[in-house]
Parts: sequence; structure tokens; C-alpha cells
Amino acid sequence: MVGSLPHTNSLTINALTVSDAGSYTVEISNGDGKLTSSAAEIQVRTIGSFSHWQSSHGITAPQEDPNQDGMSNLIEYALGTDPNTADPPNAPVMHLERVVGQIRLIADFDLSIDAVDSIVQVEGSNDLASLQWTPIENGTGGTILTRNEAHLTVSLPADQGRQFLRLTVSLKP
Ligand SMILES: [Ca+2]
Repeated sequence: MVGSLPHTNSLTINALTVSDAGSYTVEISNGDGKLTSSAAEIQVRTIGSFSHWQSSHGITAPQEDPNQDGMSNLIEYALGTDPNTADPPNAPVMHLERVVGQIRLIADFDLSIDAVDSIVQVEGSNDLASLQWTPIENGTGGTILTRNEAHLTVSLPADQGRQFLRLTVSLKP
């Protein structure tokens, strides 16, 4: 591939397609060998499109579960797992933590940084039989919800009796 380096500190290569995603070693040199660079490893990622992810994995519907691991394709997209391989699920990391004298349940969900068109929501219930799920909101009942590009973390008081959590995923319109 050929790019341009017009006396700036950045190099932009625009003529890429989604099939160019992958790992590369990049070295910069000029034609007469008088300029060279150290090698750099870079990753080119495909981001931001469930429809592209869907077609690249050969799947047809967001709610299907072709690898039968209990997670829909849409959940697999948001978590960055393979919808066709029965890998171990990208389960949340959960633990109890004492914070200022209070025992709290911490659930940390590892999210795909590429699924930028997904909307991830944690819902809670204290009774699985009722099928009543309530969105977990920051500040409600002492809940602390933090989110960054790659993680969604929920911190709940652990003295509220039995609690169940689930992850829901939808796509931005
Ligand atoms: Ca699945």
C-alpha cells in the first residue's frame, strides 16, 4: 500500500476496504534507502457495524444462537465473542468487595471496543420466576454504574437479598 507523509507526524492510508482488517508490520523508507524507520506493529480493525460483523461471520439473525452457547448473536457482537465457535463465554467477572464498611457485589462486563453501534444495558431482578427485569440505573438504590469503551461495571449493595443480573443489547437506530 502507498500512503503519503507530507511533512507531518502522521501517515494516512485511505484506500482500505474492510477486507484489509488484520495485523501489519509497518516500516517507512524512501526510494534511495537514505531514510528508514523502525518497524511498528499495527492492527487495522473493522468497527461500528453489526451488519458487517453479521455478514463476515455468515450469520443471519441477531437473536439466533448458532453455536448454542446461550448467547444470541447480538450479545456475542457486543462482547466480542465468536458466534460460530463454542468458545467459553465472555462471562462477567463478579466478586464481592468491602467499600466503606459495606459489602458490594461488583459485576464487570468485558465489551467489544468495535461494537460501537451497540447499546448495552444491565437489568436486574430479585425473582427469576416473575420475569420482571428492571434496568440498572446509576444512583438508584446505591447502585454505581461505570462505563468506558471496553467495560461496563455494576456495583450493587450485596445486602439486598437475592439478585439476578442480565445483559441486554440493542442496536443504535
Ligand atoms: Ca451464541
